[in-house]
Amino acid sequence: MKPLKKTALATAALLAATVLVPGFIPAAQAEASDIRAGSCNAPNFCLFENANFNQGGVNHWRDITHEDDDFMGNHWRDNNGYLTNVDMNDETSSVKNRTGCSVRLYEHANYQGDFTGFDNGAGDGSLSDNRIGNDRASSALFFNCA
Ligand SMILES: [Ca+2]
Ligand SMILES: [Ca+2]
Ligand SMILES: [Ca+2]
Repeated sequence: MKPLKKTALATAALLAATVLVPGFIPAAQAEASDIRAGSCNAPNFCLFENANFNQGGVNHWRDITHEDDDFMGNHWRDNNGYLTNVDMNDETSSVKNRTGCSVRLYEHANYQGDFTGFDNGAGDGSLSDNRIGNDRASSALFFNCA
């Protein structure tokens, strides 16, 4: 009977922990709203591998909340929110800015080369007509945060 008792206690403890931490949300669930192609919630800067915020394309996306001096080694997330093995450097085709900051995307790492700025609240479904260009972004600078 002892093992059964232990299991029951463990279950009770787990339930108690879940109830006692109201802010507790599993990571996968917390990101569920971001998995739909085109979605972007504050305080994220949302990068999409394909034009039109991935709508009608492969849903590879990544949300960042702080500036990033080198996208190399950052991987896209997939339609289920899981990290893929696809590196996001030089692949961004559309973005949305919900950071409360202005954000500049730069052509090279360490905020070098051509850049395009995006005001808070802005979205751009195609970077091909911007100075940064399609499939070139390698770093993101945050500034003028509210
Ligand atoms: Ca792309
Ligand atoms: Ca554009
Ligand atoms: Ca680049």
